Amino acid sequence: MAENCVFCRIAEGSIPAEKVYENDEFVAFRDLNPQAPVHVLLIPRQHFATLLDVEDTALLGRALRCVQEVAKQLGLADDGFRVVVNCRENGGQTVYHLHWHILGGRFMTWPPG
Ligand code: D5M
Repeated sequence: MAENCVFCRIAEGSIPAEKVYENDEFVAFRDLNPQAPVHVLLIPRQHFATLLDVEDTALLGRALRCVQEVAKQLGLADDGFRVVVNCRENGGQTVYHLHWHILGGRFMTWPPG
């Protein structure tokens, strides 16, 4: 666990979050500042600051498998949804614990701002 990492604390349960999915490796919970009717963050329990810090490509694959499961569980499969990873400053990353945004429940415009 990284010191002062809010998402590490959510994963271990010492900071509350509305969790919608978890397994031994990943946790998904509702975003505090939702940008869509459904806005969930999927995180690995292991701390990686950014996408660039993961060497284990199998872990990345398992994360996307969890994205599939969360999307189906939350009823996003039929109409579709968006998956986003913001990386570092120009990507707009604000929390430095790798996370996948899962957004749905409305039509998503393109390009993003
Ligand atoms: O996205 C970081 C996201 O994390 C942003 O959408 C707000 C959300 N956030 C921050 N703190 C919390 C807590 N405590 N619970 C739930 N959601 C939270 P980024 O891609 O880094 O800009």
